[in-house]
Amino acid sequence: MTSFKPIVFSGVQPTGNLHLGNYLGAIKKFVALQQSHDCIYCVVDMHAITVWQDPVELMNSTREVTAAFLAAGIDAEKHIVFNQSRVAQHAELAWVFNCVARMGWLNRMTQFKEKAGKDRENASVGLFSYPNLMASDILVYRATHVPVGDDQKQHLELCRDIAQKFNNDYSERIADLKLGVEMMVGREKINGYFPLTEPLIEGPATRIMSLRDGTKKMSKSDPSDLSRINLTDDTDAIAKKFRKARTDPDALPSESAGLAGRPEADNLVGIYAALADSSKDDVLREFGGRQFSEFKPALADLAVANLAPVAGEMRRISRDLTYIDGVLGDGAAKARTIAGETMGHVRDIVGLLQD
Ligand code: AQP
Repeated sequence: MTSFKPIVFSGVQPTGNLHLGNYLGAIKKFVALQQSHDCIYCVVDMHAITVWQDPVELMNSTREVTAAFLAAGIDAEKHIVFNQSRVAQHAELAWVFNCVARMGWLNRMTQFKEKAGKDRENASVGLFSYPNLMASDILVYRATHVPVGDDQKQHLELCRDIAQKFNNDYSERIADLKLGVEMMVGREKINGYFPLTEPLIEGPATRIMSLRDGTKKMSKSDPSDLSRINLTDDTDAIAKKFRKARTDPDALPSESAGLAGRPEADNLVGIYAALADSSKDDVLREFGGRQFSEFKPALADLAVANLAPVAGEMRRISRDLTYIDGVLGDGAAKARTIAGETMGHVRDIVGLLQD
């Protein structure tokens, strides 16, 4: 049985300050996966404009996220790094997926509801159809695995639904054109063109929470800078933000079950575990019974040890715009080759005449 070549795809939006959640939930995993997979990492600028972006800041942020990828250790020579808008096939396939996905599916997306808020009528159409573009980002490379934070789980499920409906709607045509790859869907063996992509959402840092409110995700758009550790924060800022992080008055428990109902403690222990490449139980074996006044400085030291080299390298790379633009241009050329082949197949499958 032929099967899909394992390919990793993921993206980060150039929408402002990259933070510890982006780093631990996504970028750190991107780096690790390079050892075992062919990886494609994208700065998703077309997703960014689903809400208003200042044009000059958008260009700066696109380069800044690229610098963060490179500074964290992504190898743009062996793998592919580029910005989404340079590869037109993302938008082209997204249109086909606009015609495959159902309104009801998109209506259920919680991120749209959160981002559109009460003023739904005034949200852009792009914000609503964002998950279709995300499915296209992934499937235009027929990527099999996507490392993301837990907040993206629902979008990945939609991506699988789109792939499955496309494979199903066009099954005869895919077979006639001999473009199918055999795969198991449940117990059924089918011949599909798109893989049912697996999310990689693992480890203690799948959802890093705000330092001011343990029930809210750490986010670029939170108005309080104290809510997040930015990748570019210096030692003093990191120490101050952890010192001011909200906690409860109790000492740390000795095992992770004791974190239930203590969202802020759970979050800080999870951050420590992710930074130390260990587990919450390991962290609590060391710190169980101790007060936050002891734990927070240790956490700040560990964060600085992890982030300072990345921030320093980011600053160095950010000064060399020619280098960054070269990486993005070369990456886009490599990406276009793969995406162009997929779109050629998709046009044939769907019945769109082409040159
Ligand atoms: N708090 C988080 N914990 C773990 N992972 C996270 N990610 C984002 N926040 C956390 C993961 O980072 C990757 C890139 O995210 P993104 O920038 O494309 O979009 P986002 O999820 O919308 O990020 P923000 O910070 O929440 O931005 P705003 O405030 O603009 O909405 C994704 O893999 C995401 O899961």
